[in-house]
Amino acid sequence: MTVLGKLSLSAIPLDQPIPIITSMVLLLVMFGTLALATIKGWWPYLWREWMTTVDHKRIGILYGLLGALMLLRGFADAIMMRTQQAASVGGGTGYLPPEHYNQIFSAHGTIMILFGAMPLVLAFMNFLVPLQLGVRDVAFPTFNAVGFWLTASGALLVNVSLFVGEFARTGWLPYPPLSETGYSPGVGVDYYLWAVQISGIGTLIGGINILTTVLKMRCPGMSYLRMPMFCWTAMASSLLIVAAFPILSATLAMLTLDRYVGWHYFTAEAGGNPMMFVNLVWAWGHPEVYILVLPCFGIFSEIFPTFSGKPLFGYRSMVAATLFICVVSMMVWLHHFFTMGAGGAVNAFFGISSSIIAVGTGVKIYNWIFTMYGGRVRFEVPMLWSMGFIVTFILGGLTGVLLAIPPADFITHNSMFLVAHFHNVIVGGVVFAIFAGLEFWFPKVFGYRLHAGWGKAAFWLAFIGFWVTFTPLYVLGLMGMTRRLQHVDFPEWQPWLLISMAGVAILLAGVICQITQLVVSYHQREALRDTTGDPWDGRSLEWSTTSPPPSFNFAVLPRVESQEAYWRSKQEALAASQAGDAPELEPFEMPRNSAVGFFTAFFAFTFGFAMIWHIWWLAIAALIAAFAGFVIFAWRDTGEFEVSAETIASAEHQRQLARRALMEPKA
Ligand code: HEM
Ligand SMILES: [Cu+2]
Repeated sequence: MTVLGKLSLSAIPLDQPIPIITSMVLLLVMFGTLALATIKGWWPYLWREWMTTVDHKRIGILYGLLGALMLLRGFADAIMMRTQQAASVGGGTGYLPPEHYNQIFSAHGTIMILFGAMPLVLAFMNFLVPLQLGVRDVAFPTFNAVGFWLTASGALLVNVSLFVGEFARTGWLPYPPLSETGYSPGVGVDYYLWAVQISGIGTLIGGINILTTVLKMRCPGMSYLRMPMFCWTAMASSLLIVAAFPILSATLAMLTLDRYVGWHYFTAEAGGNPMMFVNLVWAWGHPEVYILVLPCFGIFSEIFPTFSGKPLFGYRSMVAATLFICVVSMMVWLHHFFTMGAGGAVNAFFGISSSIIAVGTGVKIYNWIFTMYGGRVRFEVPMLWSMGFIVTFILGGLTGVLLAIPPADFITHNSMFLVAHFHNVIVGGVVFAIFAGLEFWFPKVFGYRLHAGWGKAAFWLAFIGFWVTFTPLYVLGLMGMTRRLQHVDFPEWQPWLLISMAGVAILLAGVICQITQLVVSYHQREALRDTTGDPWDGRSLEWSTTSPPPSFNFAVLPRVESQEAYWRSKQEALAASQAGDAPELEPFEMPRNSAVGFFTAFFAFTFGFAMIWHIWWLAIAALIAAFAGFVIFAWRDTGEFEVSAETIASAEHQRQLARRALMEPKA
């Protein structure tokens, strides 16, 4: 055993051109950015305003950036998979060696779910929940920063695996025995384990924070049944995080013990049981898909009313459906392994309980459609994504119900049909929601709108690209093609694979439009500026403050007297044709910035990396350092500072101007 454990130069895959070229490009971009920041002298600003921030809005933006980057990384993997399969039919071998292909599909799933979708969903929750609840902050601002930075260091670990060593070849859920040391002796599974473990703890922290914020921190008058729908779904999702993520941590810890100290939780020797892993991992994994999709339902529930000019249809039934889905989603995990011999009675129970979720989802879909019915619908970009979602998601739900019928699942399990199902729900539900939400709340976050033309182009290309990519996969699944093939033996499948590959090309065009939209909008930001704080005629409290909101959100906490608080107050102000009376301004305290998140995450990353490469001394040192961060923080005696009355007054003055500007054209 050397000082560097298993780490040596041979860990860098110099013989494989694809990972080497990709990592070179990535390293260049990274060092380029670091060098640019150093030359321009940005570090003090970045450190003060971003790396040590505890402002929930900034943490939301950071989560958004991380998620967006990882979405692009995962998409690059997707392009490689679709081209490889189309090119490797019959005699063809494609361009990816089998072991590299296996790493790509494993990294793709892991990155998309845990480092793409999850941070993006947390981005919306962090940014919006306090604003919609009319409060100044989340319950645990510093803890929240720790959660974000831990997630980021997990993401960094996955990406380091590209350059130093390898990633798991086991799929995004590392089933034993394949993931045990006997079949996966390399460091790939260890990268997976530590990356997901560290970021999973980060997500748990995020969930605890949002849950406490919703339960404890609503503004005066904001009773549960006056909360915006997004806050309800954020709460339901956080409840699921708190219930499910500890299961994930424990499961990964057990596999880690199997691999590091030769225990036998999941090996058939010495009384272990590989089925136990499958059971436990789906007891987290199924709730996880609802952790992702529930807040997205919340996003759509904000967009449909705003662009239909009507309150959400059936608000209370929407709340009930959310809680129903939240509870039932914890009870259906076994539908992921109907084929593994649990027997007819067990399969029947889980088949029926799975299908019942579709009832809750159906209630929601009817409510969204009835919200549009009779409304004055404006087909702005957020609305396009939302309507595209309804169409796409319905098919995903229907094929889900089909998969939930055990006898049918014996044919479709682990087939391309399954792959098409879950992309239908996750792309149609989660990814479309993220783009709908981006278009909708961007002006609130940055103070200017996004360019509508490029947004429409991005939507249509993504929508068409999605259908062209995934419809052929349903066909292939029914023809018998299983998932995760790196070589395809049947030439009659090739046409479908080619269509699917063309679909990815259309999607790529959509991604390019989306990036162009951001660039164009940034350049035209003066023309696109929104001074009113309320560009869409919004209905909930986040639209009542300036855009971007001041660090403390509201100079004076709102007082809520009904559902759709801001809509109501606008109506009343219009009737009285006044912009609200001069409120009493009192100084209040806000939390200080803190480096503890960045510090802890830095050492958590070091700890993970050391564990992967068996560098024990470094692992121990890093673990102690990470823990010391918390202890030092706990001893800090000044956690807050006072916001002066002048600062508050100037923010309030701006808000008054914004509101007046909003009233004038209509009055
Ligand atoms: C009506 C609601 C739904 C039903 C009845 C349903 C049913 C199922 C069933 C039975 C499977 C297992 C199929 C198999 O492995 O043979 C499955 C897989 C899957 N579903 Fe759904 N589903 C529904 C909604 C959703 C939603 C909303 C999401 C995500 C937001 C989702 C994501 C997934 C994923 C990711 C997998 C596959 C995981 C893997 O094997 O890697 N499903 N679904
Ligand atoms: Cu499931």
